[in-house]
Amino acid sequence: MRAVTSFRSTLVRAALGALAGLLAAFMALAVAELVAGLVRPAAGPVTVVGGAVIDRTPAAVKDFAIRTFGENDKIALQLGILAVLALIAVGLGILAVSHRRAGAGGVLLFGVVGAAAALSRPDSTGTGDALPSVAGAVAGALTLYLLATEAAPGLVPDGADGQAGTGAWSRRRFFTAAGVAAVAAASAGALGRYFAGRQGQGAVASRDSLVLPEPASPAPAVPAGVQLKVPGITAFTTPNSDFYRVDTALTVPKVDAGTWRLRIHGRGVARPRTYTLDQLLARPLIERDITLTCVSNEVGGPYIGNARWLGVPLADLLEEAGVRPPSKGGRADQLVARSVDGMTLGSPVEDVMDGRDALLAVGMNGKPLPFDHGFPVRMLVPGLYGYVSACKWIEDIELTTFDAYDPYWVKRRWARRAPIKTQARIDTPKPFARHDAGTVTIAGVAWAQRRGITRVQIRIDDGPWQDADLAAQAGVDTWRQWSYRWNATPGGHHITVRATDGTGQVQTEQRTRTIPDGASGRHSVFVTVT
Ligand SMILES: Nc1nc2c(c(=O)[nH]1)N[C@H]1C(S)=C(S)[C@@H](COP(=O)(O)O)O[C@H]1N2
Ligand SMILES: [Mo]
Repeated sequence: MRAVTSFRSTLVRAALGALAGLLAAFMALAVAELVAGLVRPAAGPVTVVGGAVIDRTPAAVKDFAIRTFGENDKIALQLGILAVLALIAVGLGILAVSHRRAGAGGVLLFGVVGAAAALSRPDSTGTGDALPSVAGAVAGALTLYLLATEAAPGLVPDGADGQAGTGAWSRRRFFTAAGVAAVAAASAGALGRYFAGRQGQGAVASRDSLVLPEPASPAPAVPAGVQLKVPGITAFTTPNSDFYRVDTALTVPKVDAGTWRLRIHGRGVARPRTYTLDQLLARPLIERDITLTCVSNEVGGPYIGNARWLGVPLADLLEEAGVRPPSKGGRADQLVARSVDGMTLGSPVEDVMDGRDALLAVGMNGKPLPFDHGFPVRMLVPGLYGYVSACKWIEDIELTTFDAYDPYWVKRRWARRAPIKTQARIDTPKPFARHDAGTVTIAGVAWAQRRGITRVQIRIDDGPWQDADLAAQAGVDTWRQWSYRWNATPGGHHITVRATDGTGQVQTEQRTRTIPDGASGRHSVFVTVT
């Protein structure tokens, strides 16, 4: 009888301890977010620990995450961190029922982990970044200590308050304390969100009030007929809200355009300079349609978009600074762009200055850049994958050499140089679609930025390659639509596509992975015709 009672009470204590641990973790996170909201939202523990995890994630795993979770990769990561934290919290809570100090000490240790992660971030602004984690850990440790006291009346070895509580009464005290803790934590969390929102308000206001100047050189008129009228084909111009997003930022940087600066300096820069946004906007701007592609895009994948960008020609700024490309005796062959969140991307100086429309973009489809896409200014170099060119939230441009410096992704085994590979994608029919026999329109997009698309061909099963009809070409830096009217016969069929670029090169059938310099191979879909 005694054994049964003590087993039951052990279970109850464990359950109360687990609840205490979870509440303590909740309190720790909420207080940390409250302090982060007051100091710097990007220094919150989930953001910094997540960021540190991202930085240390092997390229293959990161690529897998992007592929598997798509643009939800960050949510998946944050949920993962919270799940791990919850497990540990349950463990520490159970421990705390019998060893209050040890349990609370465990919570404090997490504060140290969070603080270390905060200080290790490349965008860390100093020791203040450790504050949210430390404050959260102290609040969490106190909460656990107090709740553990209530959870184990009379049973805590090191407790002086050891009144052997009789069941119901002490249980009620525990739940009252737990309720108070839950409400306090929820309030702290809500306040933290409120303050974090307020910190971004200056940036939001600066974006709302930004009036984009007219371009000195408008985009060349897009020929009628770039957009095919085929149901299911991708839009020629990707709306900002649909544009893919790939970056490592767990909190999207909210940069105030009024205080934003861009510095240009480094090797071979005779006249280093710092620009304000107004200074950039006062220069002659150009507007161009450019298709941006991510190196993590699988064959047939979605990480590509085409927009009308407005910006300052980057080569002009570099020339003013006295920079010469290597082919003209310049001493720097790599341009390293750095963002406010510490990301670094390296582009060949030769490419940036060879006459292509390399931009410091301020506008996207007629609007100031969305925060997700780099407000106030981002870089774009037609023909290069985003990770070696398209720095969002840019604040610094340093001229250096490929020998002297490896930027973020290169340190993680991606290639130093990465021109975009020729690719074609079938947008319709969708994989495993069912169609009636008869005419089926196959259509999609093809791209080979800088080289342009001159031919697209379709193959049904093992049949001959047949020319698709090409839509009008807007320019060599944009994708091009194509379609093919197929007389579909009953049965299962593989449809394969391949493109030829402006140099006459036919898209290779050699399949490669996205690492290290972009996927190659041909897109195909399987359809059933009845
Ligand atoms: N600051 C910053 N800029 C960045 C990145 C990043 O992680 N941080 N990712 C790059 C990558 S890999 C790509 S493909 C493009 C994507 O730009 P988008 O999100 O506007 O489509 O941004 C590039 N610029
Ligand atoms: Mo990318």
